[in-house]
Amino acid sequence: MFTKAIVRRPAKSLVQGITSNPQLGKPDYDKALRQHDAYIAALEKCGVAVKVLPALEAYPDSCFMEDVALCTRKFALVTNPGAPSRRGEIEGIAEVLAGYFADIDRIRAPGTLEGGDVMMVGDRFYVGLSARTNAEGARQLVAALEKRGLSGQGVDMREMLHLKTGLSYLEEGFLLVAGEFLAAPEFASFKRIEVAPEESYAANCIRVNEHVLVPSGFPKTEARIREAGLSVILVDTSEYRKLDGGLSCLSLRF
Ligand code: CIR
Repeated sequence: MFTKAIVRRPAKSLVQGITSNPQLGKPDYDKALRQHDAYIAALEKCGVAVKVLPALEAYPDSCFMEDVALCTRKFALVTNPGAPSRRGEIEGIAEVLAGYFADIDRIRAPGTLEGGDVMMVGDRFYVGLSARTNAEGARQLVAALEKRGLSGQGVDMREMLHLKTGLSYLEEGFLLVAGEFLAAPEFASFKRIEVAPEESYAANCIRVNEHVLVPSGFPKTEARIREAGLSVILVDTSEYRKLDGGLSCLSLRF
């Protein structure tokens, strides 16, 4: 059960955020703000109290809050983003988390880790070894988890930006799976909901209490999630998609 979430307002500099999809065009800032409002409203509908942090103009990708921290039921951790332009986003995060967590750890260089690479399945955490999260970062995270009676394991990956670009745990054993993770043995025993290649962006959904937030515009994935008996709330993230950002990236939930 999540009771809280933290989000950061998008900065006007959002248009300069990192993207592997420049053909989608630059985000429209006003539209991004309206989508952010709707995202917050959707989280609130799920019963979560949302803390909204102010925009950081110096960091175009800073609204992708998920990447700078990990919040677990036992402790929180400040990451060390692998993208050099995002490293400074961690400043002040420990102070924010201190309002909620007594125990706060961090990932230290040369370790790098971004929260988008961490998927929580109960007390077990899967850590994607991506271009942003290195083996040392994953090792530090697993050690931090084990110190608190939790556990974790690394997952090899080659194609996707983050682990949760292609995987979302929807609770009750349901796992949304796309692309390179369809063949990964680690995920064979879940109740898998496969995401069609042309809808792969929709593999990034979030289960928040009684509902699943699903990006709008991906009817096959939406239908498959509903067929699994889960309640869906559609949220338009078109402007964040232009920067490879999805629903999970926009908040920390705990
Ligand atoms: C980046 O490349 O870092 C941002 N443009 C997108 C981050 C998306 N975050 C996530 O998947 N957790």
